[in-house]
Amino acid sequence: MQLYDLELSGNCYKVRLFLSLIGQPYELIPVDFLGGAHKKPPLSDMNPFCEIPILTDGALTLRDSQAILIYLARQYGGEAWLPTEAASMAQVMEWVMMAENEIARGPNDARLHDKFGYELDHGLAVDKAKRVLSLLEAQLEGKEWLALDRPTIADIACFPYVALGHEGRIPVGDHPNVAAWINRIKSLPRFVTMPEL
Ligand SMILES: N[C@@H](CCC(=O)N[C@@H](CS)C(=O)NCC(=O)O)C(=O)O
Repeated sequence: MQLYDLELSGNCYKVRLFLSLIGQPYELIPVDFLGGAHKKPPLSDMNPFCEIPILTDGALTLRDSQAILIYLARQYGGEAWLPTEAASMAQVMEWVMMAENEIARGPNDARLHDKFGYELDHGLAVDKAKRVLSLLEAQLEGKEWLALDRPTIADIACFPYVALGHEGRIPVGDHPNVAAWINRIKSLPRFVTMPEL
C-alpha cells in the first residue's frame, strides 16, 4: 500500500492518521507539490483531478481522502469505523460528506488563503467556517463523537481542518464541545500529529 502525500495537507494527514489508528502498514511517498508533480504524469494519470492524496493498494488506485477513508475502513477496519448496518452507515456518511463540502469550503479554504496564498474569498470561507463550528458544537452537545457512540471515520474526516482552523483565522474559540472533541481525538491510541496541530 502506498500513499502519495504532502506533510502540510490536511487531506493527506487524515489518511495518515487513519492508517495509524488502524495499525495498517504503508509506504509514504512524498510528492513534490511546489514543483507541481501532482499535475504531471505519472500522478496526473493516477488522478486526473491532479490532487493528492492518492492511495494505491495492489491494483487499486484511489483519489479523494474521504473515499480513501471509506475504503480503508471497510477493507481493513472491520465494523468499528464504518458499520454496514444501514442507519449507522448513513449517520457516519452524513459527517463524512460535511468534510467534503462545508469543511472544505469553510476552514480549509480559509487556511488555503492565509497559509498558502490561494486566491479565495477569505470572508466567504470565514462565514462558512463559523457555520461549521456552530453545527459541530450543536452536534457534540452531550455526545463524545460526531456520528455514533464511538469514533468513526466521520470524526477522522472532519477533524484536521477544524483543528487547523487557527491557520485560517478560524480558531475553535468559544466552542467548548468542539475543543473537547479535538482533545478526545488527540487522545486516541496510535494518534499521530501534523505540523501546527
Ligand atoms: N476532495 C479531495 C481534495 C484534495 C485536495 O484538494 N488536495 C489538495 C492538497 S490538500 C491538492 O492536491 N490541491 C491541488 C492544487 O492545489 O494544485 C480530497 O479530499 O482528497
